[in-house]
Amino acid sequence: MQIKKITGKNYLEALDRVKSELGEDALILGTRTLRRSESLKAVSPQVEITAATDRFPSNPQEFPSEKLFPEEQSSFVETVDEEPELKSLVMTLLNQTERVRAFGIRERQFGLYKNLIDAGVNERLAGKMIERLNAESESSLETPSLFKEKAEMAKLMKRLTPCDPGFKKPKSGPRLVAFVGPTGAGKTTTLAKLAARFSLEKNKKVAIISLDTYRVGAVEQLRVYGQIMNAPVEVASDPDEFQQAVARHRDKDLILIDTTGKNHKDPAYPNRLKQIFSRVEELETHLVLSVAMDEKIFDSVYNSYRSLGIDRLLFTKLDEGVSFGPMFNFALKTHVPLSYFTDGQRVPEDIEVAESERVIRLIFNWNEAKLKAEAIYD
Ligand SMILES: Nc1nc2c(ncn2[C@@H]2O[C@H](COP(=O)(O)OP(=O)(O)OP(=O)(O)O)[C@@H](O)[C@H]2O)c(=O)[nH]1
Ligand SMILES: [Mg+2]
Repeated sequence: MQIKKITGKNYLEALDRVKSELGEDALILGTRTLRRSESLKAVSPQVEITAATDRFPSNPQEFPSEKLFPEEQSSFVETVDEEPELKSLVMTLLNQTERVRAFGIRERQFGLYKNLIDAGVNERLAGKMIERLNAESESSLETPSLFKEKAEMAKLMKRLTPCDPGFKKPKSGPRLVAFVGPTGAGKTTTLAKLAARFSLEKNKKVAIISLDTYRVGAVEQLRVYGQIMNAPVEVASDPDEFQQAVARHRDKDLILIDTTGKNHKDPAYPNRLKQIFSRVEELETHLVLSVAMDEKIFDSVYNSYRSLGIDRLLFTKLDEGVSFGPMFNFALKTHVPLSYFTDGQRVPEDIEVAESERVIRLIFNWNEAKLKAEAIYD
């Protein structure tokens, strides 16, 4: 980060200089009025702005507007991923107006920016997205209405949100899908919902393997569901047992694998799961996280399980969530697609395939009827 002090006759002039010298995305670190002794040549007091360049390109052309992901996403991934300590400290110290200026956000866009931040969208990501909107609308002579701008933002966010529900079909044999994640996230309940959906509604042959041998009652819970949906439930406690259980169900369409939720700081369990999963080929792993959890826990859990290879993110408890920006930040940051959402305790009703529109609706607090009436995505 390069830090520079730049002066002007007044704040606006100094700010213009900052932008021309350090680029539109320069960060304003501080502003002060110079005393006469400090600005000898000036008739009137001068303003000094301390500003810093960040590592993002100042030229919006470097983020071509029409690129769809993955290229488009990766430019934003950087935005959320890299949080140099100094920069985040500086950002915390700056008040919102200064932060807004630092991102080159226009006054009419404050509401939109605040909307995103209040929903928990990463500040720098929100800033970069608005910057992108501005770059895209630069050629247009009209000033877009707030509604139009929100709709454009929704479209951009929709393009950026990776979603991929369903399960991959392996070269041969059943689809093998494991659910991992912290305790209480909703792994067993979600697995039961999916088992019911696939067996009762889609008429697929489903088997369940539980690796949860730690908790009393964990397997009983699954056996009850298994009986209702006519799906056999097996328990495996080591790699051999797991391999044998999978082999016994080669005739199935889908094998769902439940795991125990453990303290996400304990590295031993993911390592053990890795050993167990290495006995089969083409196993797909869904990381189950609750939107009611703190965003920092997402990172910590992801880091402990990433050695397994996380194929999908599955968010639960949408009915209990108050802030949905973190889910959006996290999907962009990890670049792992969202698979399903759950929004209640009822099995099998409270589950839906993950769709980017839903994420955007949650962030803007839009309901379905309003969206349709206003044709936001047309
Ligand atoms: N409100 C709400 N509750 C849910 C949802 N999904 C699961 N639950 C509840 O969350 C609690 C924990 O769910 P489990 O499925 O047992 O969680 P788990 O991840 O299997 O937990 P461990 O086995 O301890 O690792 C239960 O009371 C579920 O009914 C949801 O979408 N919304
Ligand atoms: Mg469980």
